Amino acid sequence: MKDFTLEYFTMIEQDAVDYAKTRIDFFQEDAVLTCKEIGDGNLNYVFKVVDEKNNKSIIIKQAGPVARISDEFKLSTDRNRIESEILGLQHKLAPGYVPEVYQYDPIMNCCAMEDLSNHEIMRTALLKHEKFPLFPDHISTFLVNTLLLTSDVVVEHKEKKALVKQFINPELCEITEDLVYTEPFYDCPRNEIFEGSMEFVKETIWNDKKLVLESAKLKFEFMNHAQSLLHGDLHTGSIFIKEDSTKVIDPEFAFYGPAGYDIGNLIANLIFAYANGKFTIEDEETRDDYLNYLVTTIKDVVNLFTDKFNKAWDEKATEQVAGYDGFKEYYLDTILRDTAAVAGLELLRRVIGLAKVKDLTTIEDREARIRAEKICLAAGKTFILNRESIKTGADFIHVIQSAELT
Ligand code: SR1
Ligand code: MG
Repeated sequence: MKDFTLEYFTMIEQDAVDYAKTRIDFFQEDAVLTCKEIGDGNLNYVFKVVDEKNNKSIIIKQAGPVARISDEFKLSTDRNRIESEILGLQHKLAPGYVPEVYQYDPIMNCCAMEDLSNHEIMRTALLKHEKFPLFPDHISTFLVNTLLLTSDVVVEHKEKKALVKQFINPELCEITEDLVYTEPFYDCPRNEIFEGSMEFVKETIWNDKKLVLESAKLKFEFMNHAQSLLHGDLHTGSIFIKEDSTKVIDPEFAFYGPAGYDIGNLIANLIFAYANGKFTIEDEETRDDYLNYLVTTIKDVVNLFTDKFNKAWDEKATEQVAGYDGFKEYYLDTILRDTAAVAGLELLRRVIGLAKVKDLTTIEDREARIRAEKICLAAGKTFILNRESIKTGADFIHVIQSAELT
């Protein structure tokens, strides 16, 4: 057995079994352990270790020195500390909405956490056209509790600055700065554009000087607005779900940034599910029903966020100026504006940039995929350019529906 206490190495399945036996106080003496590496994300290794005898299981997540998607991305393994620590904090702020972390190991750069195999990855479930009526209620609570309750509105300012320092995350932020805010807006060699969408990208995105300028402004807001402790990568692949439960996972991109980043990211990914459903569900009645479900979900996420944000502000704000007439409304407006902008950026980057979403790439019919990508690009552009006037759930839906007419 390898020694896990001396120096870091990347584990294989047998190592994870040995690690679980010797380094984690979770399984019983008579446990019969098996392990499978189940990670399908872009960055890390995820080992599911099961005690076949006593029917218990655990997840061990390890950060490797390079990203799985491409070894071009050399990344500090410190991201595993960030993930463990933010999950601990979110567990307190939004109980029940994140997995429980049992321990973090700074030598092996891994953490052991609750196995959520009784849930499904939300993206996978949506692509099977499953519905989760409680999701908007769950996720809006998560968003308000993790975003507002980590901001200067609520947290004592020196304590908040200590959190900013604790969650400095330069390398993962650089990935976002490059992949979301920079590369989609020019003919970057790292982009991966479906050939049928190339002309539309050139004409409507790269040749639009005003849009490109807006992307620069947004990039600097992302880098310089330490407003809330973000999840930082809140797409539907970062959510485990079942009918009565929502668990947000994978917050390794966490840092202090604009609150709208998480909300916008989520909305865009619900729109990808919409685009997929529109072009892959053959039966008209089933398709309309599913698209209506997604429309309601998007509307409810925005509107419930707004309602709960207002309530939480009234109940929990500690900052003196939070009580000034009109300040809450101004502050919420800026979050909704940033939400629209980030929804737009995410819609563009998943079509143009390196990191794709299955919602689009699995649309087999060429023409249908081009149509789906055009809708995402057109909606994305409007979200960015018109962000100042997109505030309600209905406003978000209006942008999608207008893009469908392009
Ligand atoms: C190199 S990482 C590519 C993407 O995967 C992550 O989930 C983030 O979305 C990132 O942009
Ligand atoms: Mg992830």
